[in-house]
This record gives sequence, structure tokens and C-alpha cells, in this order.
Amino acid sequence: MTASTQASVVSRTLHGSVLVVTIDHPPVNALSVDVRRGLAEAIEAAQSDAAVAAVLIVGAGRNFIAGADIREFGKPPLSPLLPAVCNSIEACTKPVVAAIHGAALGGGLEIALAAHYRIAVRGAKLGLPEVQLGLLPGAGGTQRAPRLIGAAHALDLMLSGRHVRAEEALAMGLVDRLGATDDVLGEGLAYTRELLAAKAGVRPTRAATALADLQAGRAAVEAARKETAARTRGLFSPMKIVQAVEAALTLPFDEGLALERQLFVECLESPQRAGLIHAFFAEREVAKAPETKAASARAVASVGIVGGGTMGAGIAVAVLDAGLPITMIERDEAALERGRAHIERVYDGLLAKGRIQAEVKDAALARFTGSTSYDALANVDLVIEAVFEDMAVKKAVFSELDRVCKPGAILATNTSYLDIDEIAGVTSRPFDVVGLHFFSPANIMKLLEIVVPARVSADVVATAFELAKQLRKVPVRAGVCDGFIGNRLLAVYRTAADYLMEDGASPYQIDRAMREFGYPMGPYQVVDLAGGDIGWAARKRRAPTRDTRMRYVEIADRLCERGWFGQKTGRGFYRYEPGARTGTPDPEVEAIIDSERARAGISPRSFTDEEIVRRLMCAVINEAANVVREGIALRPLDVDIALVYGYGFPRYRGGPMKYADMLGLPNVLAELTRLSQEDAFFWRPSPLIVELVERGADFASLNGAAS
Ligand code: 3H9
Repeated sequence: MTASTQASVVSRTLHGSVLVVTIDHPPVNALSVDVRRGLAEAIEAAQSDAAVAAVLIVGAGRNFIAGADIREFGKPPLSPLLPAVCNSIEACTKPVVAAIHGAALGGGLEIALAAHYRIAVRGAKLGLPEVQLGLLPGAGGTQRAPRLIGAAHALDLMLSGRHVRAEEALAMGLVDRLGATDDVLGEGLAYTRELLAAKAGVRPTRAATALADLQAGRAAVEAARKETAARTRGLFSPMKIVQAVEAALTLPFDEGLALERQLFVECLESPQRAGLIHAFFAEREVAKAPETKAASARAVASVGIVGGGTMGAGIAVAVLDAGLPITMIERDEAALERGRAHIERVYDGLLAKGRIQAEVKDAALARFTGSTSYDALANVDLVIEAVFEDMAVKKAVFSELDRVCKPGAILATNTSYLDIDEIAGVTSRPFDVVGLHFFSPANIMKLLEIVVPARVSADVVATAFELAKQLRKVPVRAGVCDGFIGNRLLAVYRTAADYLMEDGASPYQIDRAMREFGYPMGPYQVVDLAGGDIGWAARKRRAPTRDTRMRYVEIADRLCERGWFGQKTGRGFYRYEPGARTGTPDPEVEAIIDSERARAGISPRSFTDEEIVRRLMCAVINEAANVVREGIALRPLDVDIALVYGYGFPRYRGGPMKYADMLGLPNVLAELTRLSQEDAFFWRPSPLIVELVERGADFASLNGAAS
């Protein structure tokens, strides 16, 4: 080593004739303006310094570079821009090598693509995940990657956003060499010296030839275009990616770069980019609850699960997948066997799809113990109750848990509506009782509502968050109320849909409008999928306490009275052929709706799809504001993540609160005020919305640093 120059985030050190340029910008070496400047200066320095024969770019810490600094998007651009930095790296007259460890993603991989040679060590993950943020690789990636690895691989990387391991990257030609050890600097230096010794010279990726077979390239672009049209309905950036890769085939490199820039800016300015980047940060922010800062988690090495039904078995798989042993309790041997069989079926399904190997299933089942006696839970660290949704039944379970569990064991309920304070009240240790509300299928759905009753201790809540991390769930903290965050908002969404249906819209039009908005399914398809009987039971349970000012639509009850519970009975709002998952509109249902309208004295009106979306969204946004105001959700962003991860709210709209901010809260308030002339009780504007509009503020202002 002969000389060293320190910039704040990019340092330069001469190792013999190799200039090592190290990016040290925690936490992930994102390409902020300082990093870009440091890189540009390093290339300039290398060019003008006769002592430098080659440049080696490495990242300090756990990653090479995670990409552009996402926090800069939406703000005025600062020079030097990343495409220019990449171009200057490629144009360097001395060989530039990228040595990759950890993440080389997005703009990070584009830096590596602009270098002349690439080496990766084990554990490196490379990818172009911009599509997940509503973007496309905008620093030459759409032009360099196809020239280096061919259009098919490049499109796969850019359209899926997936990360590839070093070995796969080598196989597709994304890197030239795999390091034999984990020492990224040592491996990088050795490789660079080898290149110098071989007089390898510069090798600009713009001149790479993987697109030489034009026919294959065109076929890949056409296939991607078809698939994108069919699969990514509603998303803006995937088609732009296809267009940019097509340009790599048809245009000279610099013209391709110019088109890429234009398409990138279109993506950058789209509301989808704002929604998706909000979701990216919000998803990380939800895991930071006050209790996770205030207390340390308790150790959880074993888990008990009470109930082997669909929910209990799904939770069991989620816990087993995290490598923890479980003890399942059921009331008799037959029920226990059904629970175990259910778990086995889930693993068999995964095996059949090739998602796991047989050993994974065997190892998971080896961690399963079942019992019909609560005494088997004497030593577990945490129990999750997933029995029938009935207060008396839950109380009986918690009395038993209180009797058998060791001191310090955490007692969790998976209730989706019931008052957890009341459940905790039957135990001698309400400070150990918490809600863990999973969503079905529990081994797949990412959302986990962590419901915090009044007397629970902070370390129990912190443990719940830690468990969520272990189970790879997205945790959202919720307070106790009927339905917590998600189901409370779902109820309002459904009610607003029912009002529209009774007032004149067909359930089929409502479903279509919401699908067009971006939901995977409309509200009545969801009812048919979940089973109409579930909502019917809840409506009957709530009937005695229903607010008399609340309008009540009976259409769904009429269907349930006929035994039409949806997919499982072949009829619901739709008709289903045996075994079919998609239904067809049912004229008999429409006749029932007509007669219900007549009975209620309503002359049907017509609604546009846009009006349907506006009403349903206003209902959700308004109730979500109440949820935040009452402290049931910590911040608006917690509501956003709950709905995106648990209820199919389109991620590219960021969640209902972000969507409300994009609509403009004064517009939302004006709409609520207009609607409240129809029904002053249901549509009364939330005081939080009124207050924010008066202050000229938005929901984002309540998110703290995350916005
Ligand atoms: C792009 O590159 C566009 C270009 O093509 C064109 C430009 C012209 N920026 O996830 P973690 C923060 S688009 C700013 O918890 P992990 C993150 O918020 C970009 N901040 O860690 C968190 O902050 P906090 C394409 C970022 O170890 C902290 O870093 N790249 C960025 O589980 C730790 O993150 C991507 O989409 C960023 N780019 O996972 C990659 N990335 O501590 C996005 C992270 O305050 N990043 N932060 O909560 C990732 O996928 C993961 O962060 C990574 C590490 C796998 C790298």
C-alpha cells in the first residue's frame, strides 16, 4: 500500500498499482450524491495518476451496493447523476474491476456492469429489483445487461426483480469469476493483478456481444411482452422495461441509453413509484414499535398451538418453517390426527410443486408433537391459541393455559375480533397475554397483527415482534377494538359495498371496479371464497348491539338463508361449477337483490366504476383515520401495511392512507361531506381528517421520520 485518500463515504487506497475504491456508506452503501461524487472523482484520479494501472471497486460492511439512494427519489436530482458515473467508469482507459459481496442490487449492479470485469464471492446476491419500486434500471442496466447476458436473462432479472446468487450469476455470465474465499478485497486484488499480468486491458460492456443473435433477442422480447401484458395488469414499469430492452436490440448503445433515461423519468414521475417506495419504507418501519425499543424479547425455543383446524395447522406450518418445535393440543385423538394430517398436506403440496425437498418435510414433522392434554404445554415458551371464535371457548382455553404453563410463558390468542383484555382477565397473568392475529393461509400470508391489550408487558410485545421476524412475517402493531385494524376496515369496506349494491350497482360491477383499481379480487368474490356463513354468524352475533342509526342491508342474509355460502356450496354471489374457483354471475341473485331493493323502497340508480371506487375508498380512508385517531394503529403507515399485506390492497398505491394523501385530503373531506348528505351517520367525516385539512397537513405528517 502506498497512498490513501479519504473522502467521507468513498476512499481511495493504492495497493501497488491497483487503486482500491471503497464505498463506505452505512447501512447498505446506497448511491447517494456523495457516493456518486466520490466514485466520479476516483475514476478521474485513476485516469490522471500514472501510478495507477487498474481500479478495483469494493463495498465496506455487509454489501457491495444496494442501489440508488431511494430517499432521493421525488426530490430534485443532484449531479453527478448515476448514468454519468456509470459511463465514466466504463470509459476509463484503465481496467476497472468490481468485487462483489453481499447485495449488488439495482444501481449497485449497474456500477458493476459498467466496470470491465466482475468477481463475486460466496453469499453475494445480484439483481435488478427496480420493478418492485415502480422503476426500471436507469443507469444503463437495460442496455448493458442484455449485451452481457442476453435479452432473455436480462428480462427475467428486470421483470421479476429477483436476486441471483453468485453461482447463478456466473452461469449466466453476469460475473466473470467466483472468489474461492469470502475475503472480497483479497479476491478482488488477486483477480485484478491476474488481469494486469495477462495484459487484459479494458473491456466496455457496451461492446459485449450477447445480443448478436438478433432473432433470439427478438423472441425473448416478444415472449416477455406477452407475459407482461397478461400478468402485470395495472403496473406501469414492466412494459417500459420491455420497451427499453427492445431498444437494446434495435438502437445504437447511446440512443438506447437516451431512451432508457426517458422511460426511467416517466416511471420516476408515476404515482406508482411513490406508492411502492412508500410501501418499501413503511414495511421496514412497522417492525419498529415502541416496545421493541423499550424492552428486550424473551427467548422462544418452543411453541404450543391450541387447535388443529385450518388456522391452527397453518400457524403450525409457519412456526415449523422457522425451525421451532411445536406441541399441538386438540380435544381428542381424532381431531389431533386431523390437525397433523392437515400440516402434512401443506408440506405435500409444497413437495408436489417442487418448492421443498422431502428432507424439509421430514425435518419439520420431526419437530411436531401432539397431545390431548394441556399438561404437555408445561414447558413451552409461547402458546398460540387458535380455537373456535367464541368468547366462552377462548376463556376456557386461557384458564387451562394459566393452570399449566410455566411462569414467563407467553400466552397468545389468534382471535380476529374478540376483546383480548377480557380474555386476559381470566388468567392470573394478564401481563403475559397478547394477540397474534394470523391471516389464512397462515403459512403464506405475510401480515401478522400484533394486538396489544392494556395490561401486557413491553417485553411480551417485543417478543411477539421478534417472533414475527423469525416467521418472516410483516408485523403490524394494533390496539384492541372489534376487528383490530384490518377486519375493522374490511367491515366498513363491505358495508359501503352493500349500500352501493342495494342502491343499484350489481355485485359483479362492484367486483370488476375494485379489480380494475388493483385488488386481486372484488369484495363479493372474497365473501364467496371465505364462505358467506362466516360473515353471517358475525352479523347475527352483533345484531343485538348494532347501532340503530346504522343502515342494514339484508341481501347477503337472503343468500345465506338459502344455504348459498359461496364456492364451497357451489353458489353464493356467483354460481360455481363443481370444483371451479371462478364463478359466473347469477340471475337469481340479481332477482333477490331486486326484490330486496323493492322491499326497502329503493329505486335503483346507476353508478360508474369510478364512483364505486371513490365510495369504497372514502369509507376505508375515513375509518382508517378513526383507527389512527383512537391509537388502534400507531401511525397511518401501519394501516397501509396491514391492508397491503393482509387484504390485497394494491401495493403500487401505497395503502389507503398514502392513496388518500395522493388524492389530497381536502378532496377526500369534500367527498365525505357530500356523501354524508345521503347518510349522515355512516359518512360522517373523521375528526382527524377535518383537523388535518384545517391545519393544511396530510397523513404522512403523522408517520414521523418514515415519510
Ligand atoms: C435503483 O437502484 C435505481 C437505479 O437503477 C437508477 C438510478 C438512476 N436507499 O432492508 P434492510 C435502508 S433503485 C436508501 O432493513 P437488510 C433501509 O430502509 C434501488 N435506503 O436491511 C433500512 O433503513 P432503516 C434498487 C436503503 O439487510 C436499512 O437500509 N435497489 C436502500 O434486510 C437496512 O435495510 C433496491 O431496491 C436504498 N436503496 O436488506 C434494494 N436499501 O435501518 C433495496 C436499503 O432506517 N434494498 N435501505 O430502516 C434491499 O433490498 C435491502 O435493503 C438489502 C438489505 C437486501 C440491500
